[in-house]
Amino acid sequence: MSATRTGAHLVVGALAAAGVRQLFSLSGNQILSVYDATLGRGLSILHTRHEAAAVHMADAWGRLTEEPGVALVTAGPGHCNAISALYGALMSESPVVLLSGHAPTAQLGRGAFQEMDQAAVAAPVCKASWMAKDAARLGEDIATALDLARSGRPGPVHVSLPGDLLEAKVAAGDGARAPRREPPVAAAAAEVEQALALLAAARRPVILTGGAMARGARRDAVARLGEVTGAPVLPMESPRGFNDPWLHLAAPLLAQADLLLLLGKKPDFVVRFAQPPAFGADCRVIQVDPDAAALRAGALGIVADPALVADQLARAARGRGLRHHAWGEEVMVARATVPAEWAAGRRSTRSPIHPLRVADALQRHVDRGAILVADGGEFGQWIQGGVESEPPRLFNGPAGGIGGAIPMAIATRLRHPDRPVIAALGDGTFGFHAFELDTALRYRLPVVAVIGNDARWNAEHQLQIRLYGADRTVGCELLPSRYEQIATALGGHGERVERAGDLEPALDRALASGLPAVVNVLIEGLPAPTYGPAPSH
Ligand SMILES: Cc1ncc(C[n+]2csc(CCOP(=O)(O)OP(=O)(O)O)c2C)c(N)n1
Ligand SMILES: [Mg+2]
Repeated sequence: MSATRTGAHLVVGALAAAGVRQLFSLSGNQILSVYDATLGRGLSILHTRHEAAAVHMADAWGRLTEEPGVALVTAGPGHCNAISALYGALMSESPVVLLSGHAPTAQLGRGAFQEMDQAAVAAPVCKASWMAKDAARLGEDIATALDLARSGRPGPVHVSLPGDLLEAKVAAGDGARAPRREPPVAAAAAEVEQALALLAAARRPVILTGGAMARGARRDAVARLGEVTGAPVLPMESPRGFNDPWLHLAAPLLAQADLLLLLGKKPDFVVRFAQPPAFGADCRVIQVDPDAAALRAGALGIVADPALVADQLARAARGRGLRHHAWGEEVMVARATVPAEWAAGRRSTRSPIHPLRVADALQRHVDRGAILVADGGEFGQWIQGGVESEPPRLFNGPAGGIGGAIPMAIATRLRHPDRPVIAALGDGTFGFHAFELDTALRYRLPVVAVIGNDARWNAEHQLQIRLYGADRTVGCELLPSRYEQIATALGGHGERVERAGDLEPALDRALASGLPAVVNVLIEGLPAPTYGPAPSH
């Protein structure tokens, strides 16, 4: 190894100084200097088969730890491959830093190899996105990116790293600065009082969260507020909004709310813009958001840290006699109540297998500690609605992008090596990152992919039936392929399940194999349930 200190050493030094121990990456010319600089620095590289998979892993890592997951990819096409996964991290408010190699600054504008305006490409799906300009300041760039990713509303941040800066010699004094953890911003006392007055005056208040506010310590803070006030708390995390099958019979009750307390939840499509016709014209809205630009007109807007405000409200509400417990109980019982006909689906012995029968088989493992990652189409929706699980659980989220489940499951297993991890996904979705089963094998991170195989892109097929008619479906057929053989071909374990009674033993064998596994379940392609008003998309 050369003794020369380069920009790449500053990058690695800044990551290590901030406590980053894991990079998710796929190699390429412009980042080899960073690979070299990681040696001996306690920074592991988990290398994937596609750049998007690296970002999905970093996203899962961010959601599981609330510390930035860091992905490192190469320039141009490598960088572009990473972009769709960044959108998932953005919409799930996951702290992620994407570092991409970049054409050398000395050749910019002259048609350098893989030259493109990478910062501009990433900007729409990032909180911040820039190209590093000075080798001596690379440590500062990294520290700033990590700080930004986890501050305020967490999300992805991108820095492009030109190859010549990474390889440039730097002076001994150039180093990393310590991460800056700005204290969260509290609401003013008057704002807390105003919010409490609105809560006290309401008869059917609902607290809506989502993204970062539905995870970890932030989630705990909101739960305490729910306990003190009695107001129901619902995480809104589905691309289907009120048609999230997990909401069960609470979905129709939402329209009765006369006060919405949006804690970090944007009033976007997920909550039908928090306005009529989804809510009554007299429904009032309190919005608490770290970002002033996210505020919409409502009864009250507070620019502050939503978790801290939840604490402030809970403390101030104690002893004030806020009594929304009966309404809260009604909503939460409805949330836990599934339609009566689900019992038959869960017990069904039919072939092809009912998706709820798969949910039933998964529930047993989740109850014993398995972590569920759910993705993709109607099957993913059935599983999200049909399996009750405590966090951590990872869903593809409001981005509505399919494909990330296998890489996310692998990062989950890395984070929780003692817990089984099951990725439930549709057959179409499986195709996106099936090859990451090879990554799982190489790193001895066994995950079990349970495929709901209905031999079609059913979500789109169902939409076509609804929108255009059953005789006008086009472009959604797949084959009932032997996907389990992909697992065995790569050195993992494969099971194909055609009969309901074979589900449990196949799952047990897959989990016991200690290998990355595929359980390919031939399911009936049923539309996922909806309970609310007609879906908007
Ligand atoms: C990246 C991406 N591409 C396309 C879509 C559109 N889409 C949503 S669900 C779906 C079908 C998924 O099929 P499959 O995984 O087999 O699940 P199924 O609906 O059949 O249960 C498609 C194509 C999307 N949401 N994200
Ligand atoms: Mg399918």
